[in-house]
Amino acid sequence: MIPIQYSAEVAAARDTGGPIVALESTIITHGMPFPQNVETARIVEQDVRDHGATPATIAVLNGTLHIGLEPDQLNTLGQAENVAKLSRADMAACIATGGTGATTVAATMIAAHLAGIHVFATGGIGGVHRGAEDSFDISADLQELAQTPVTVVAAGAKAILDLPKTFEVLETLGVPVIAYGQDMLPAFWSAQSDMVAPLRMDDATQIAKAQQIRTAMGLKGGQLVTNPIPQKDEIPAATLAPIIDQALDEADAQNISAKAVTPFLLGRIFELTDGRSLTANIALVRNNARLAAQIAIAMGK
Ligand code: PSU
Ligand code: MN
Repeated sequence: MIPIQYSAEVAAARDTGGPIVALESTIITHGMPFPQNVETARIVEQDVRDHGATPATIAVLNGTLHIGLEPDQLNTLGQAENVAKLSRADMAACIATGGTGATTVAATMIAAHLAGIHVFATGGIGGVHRGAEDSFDISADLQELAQTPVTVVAAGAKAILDLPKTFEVLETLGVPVIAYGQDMLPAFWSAQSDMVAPLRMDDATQIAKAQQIRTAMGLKGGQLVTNPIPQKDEIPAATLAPIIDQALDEADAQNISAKAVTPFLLGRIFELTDGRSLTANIALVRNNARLAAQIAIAMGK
């Protein structure tokens, strides 16, 4: 009933029960400019392989849900225009109408779960936007973490968001938020925020076990693993703060709303940092892919 296509390497991993790491595609189509988007997607897939797991980049292409993209499909998607940005609300409609869309964190979690994949690596999750008290703009990623049993490895929530409110909502929704290897929550482009993480774990085996126990207890939902960007690649929060403020002011002045907000802000911050935000973004995604591979291997044991 659901038109699903597995890439050759994902099909092979499924046959042998090997560890698989899901990767999203909105970061490719809406999060980074071409050609760095395609280059990064390839490098991140290779990072997963180098750490002993199989990458499954997820997207909807012409009405088919792809779990794993062949190299030419990735290349085409990375240059395509007007690709939809899919979340829980619109993924089924995109498939039904034969459309093409990139999957956000929420949609990638749904697809990963359908395919029996338990771990997913991305850059940063969506969350509560600043000014959400007026706009009501809260990413569907948060609700998805509360209901779909996939462990998501991210460098926290994107620092363009209202981070304290984002973590309050996650707590309300009962989502475990685990900082990997440090006490504080990371802040996407920066390794440290000023918020203490609700949970801390220092090895992949514990993280895998926590998800398995959660599921065994009948608790719905996944976990958010916040993995700090390596220090050498980070942009200090103080350097970024005025740049984020400027991008937010411009988004306001130009009435950017709904799904366009996050891509607009990421694009402006890229310009205002002369590309430094992208370099950091690539480094943190790669770092997350490596940890996700370790967790996927631990889950298989
Ligand atoms: N991580 C990145 N860059 C991105 C995203 C994640 O490093 O562009 C995407 C994810 O797909 C996430 C989405 O789900 O941004 C959040 O969008 P929104 O705020 O509209 O929910
Ligand atoms: Mn939104």
